[in-house]
Amino acid sequence: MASILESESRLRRIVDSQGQQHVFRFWDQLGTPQREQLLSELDSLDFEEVSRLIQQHIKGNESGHGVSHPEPSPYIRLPQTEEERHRHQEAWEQGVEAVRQGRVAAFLVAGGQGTRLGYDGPKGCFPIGPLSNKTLFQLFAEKILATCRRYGAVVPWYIMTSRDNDEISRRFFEEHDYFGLPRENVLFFRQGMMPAVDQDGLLLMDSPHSLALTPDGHGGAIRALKRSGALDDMARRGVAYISHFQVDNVLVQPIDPVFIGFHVQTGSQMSSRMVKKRSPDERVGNFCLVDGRLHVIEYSDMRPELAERRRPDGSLYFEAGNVAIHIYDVDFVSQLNQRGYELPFHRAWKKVPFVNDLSHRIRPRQPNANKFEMFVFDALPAARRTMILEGARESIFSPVKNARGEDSVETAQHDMTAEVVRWLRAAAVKTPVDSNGEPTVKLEVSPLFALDETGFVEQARQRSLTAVTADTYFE
Ligand code: UD2
Repeated sequence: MASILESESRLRRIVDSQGQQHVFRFWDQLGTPQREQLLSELDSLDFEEVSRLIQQHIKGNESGHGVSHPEPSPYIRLPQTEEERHRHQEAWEQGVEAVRQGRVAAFLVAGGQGTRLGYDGPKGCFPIGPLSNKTLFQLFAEKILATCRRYGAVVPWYIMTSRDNDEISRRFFEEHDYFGLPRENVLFFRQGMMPAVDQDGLLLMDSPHSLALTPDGHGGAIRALKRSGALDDMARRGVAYISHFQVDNVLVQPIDPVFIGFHVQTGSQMSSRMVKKRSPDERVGNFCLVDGRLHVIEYSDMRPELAERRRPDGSLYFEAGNVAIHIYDVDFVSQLNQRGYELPFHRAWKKVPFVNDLSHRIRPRQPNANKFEMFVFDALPAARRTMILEGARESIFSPVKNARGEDSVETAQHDMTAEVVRWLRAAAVKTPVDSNGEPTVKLEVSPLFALDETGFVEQARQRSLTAVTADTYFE
């Protein structure tokens, strides 16, 4: 092993050549463990990559999607005809078969920092159940458990965390006994980190002996799946399809047989779900075809005149919104890694705490740093074949992003309740509602009681349920 001295001189040479020598400015004040930490962080940086990104995004002329000529992407619409209903039924059967055979893994990306919610902890630990106060992690765990019970299947669940929330997320599962899931089927791994740099491309430091590092985006999953050994673990278990979802979506089904079935049937390597956008400026990505290949153009990169374009019937020309639910083949992820293929990095201008020259830690009130992130949907153009499946927003998408207002705790709980009201109606159970159709009692269904409308109707029938009259938690 190289001595501290050897590592120091090697790394000093590298940072000097990159114009980043300021990272050693507190060196003389550091004790041995701190020096080791700094050296190890510097050693793990890919300086070539960092310098390329600084050149490309900060010093050079970044050219975004502005020059491309996107067209709307085709998708499989919600069934409206008998034939389409039949196709969906067939897809469901095929999806269930893949689940039963153990060919599908659930995959949660939970490495984000969740700063908008203002919650100090992993977002998955946020209590969201309107009556039960169940956390997001528990809701997903119970949906997966219910799926396993319903289809007599084993569904391994991979969870991607990041350096800052890994330990606490794992401990949370440990303390709650994995919410009833067999612990050998819940597997955590960490995504990579990227250095934050200031407006001049200089590396920011989080303390005198550490760099300001931020998670490398959910697209970091593509390389982290490989580097962590998760991909090999999947292959050993016979998993072929990875069902990807986000930690903030309270309505998502981690395992959706219809989606899986269409993915398998169409021979797609990477598939995504879409909902029709609510408005031109809704904060979701847009599925588009660019030069015949499927891309997601993020809301922030979409030119307003394109986002606002409408068809003669008034509907949005670019209507397909990305709800961040994807399926990709294990083989596809392997191929991407083999080829040395890299997802592109996107730059975001954000608030990142740092130490100043006096070694005071500053929490900036205004954005001060460039963060570099990869987005998983940027793998779509590399897929040999892709498929997009429309979903009903009220059944698949309600994200908790903000503390208040749009896409907040309030809207997510409202949407969870609205789903129960629909299920009660389908089961012909009387529910007290006001003149706007809003329930006058609080309602919640545990995923272990019913996973979907069909399951709920069946339960209601078995229990001869005819009316609810007070706050009710179906568990
Ligand atoms: C994402 C999509 C947007 C739309 C929306 C739907 C991007 C860039 N945009 O917007 O198109 O689909 O979701 O809700 O993705 N995460 C990690 N590691 C990271 C960063 C994020 O695991 O380094 C996870 C995070 O924990 C969460 C998810 O990715 O589960 C989404 O992250 P976000 O809140 O940054 O995405 P957002 O809302 O900008």
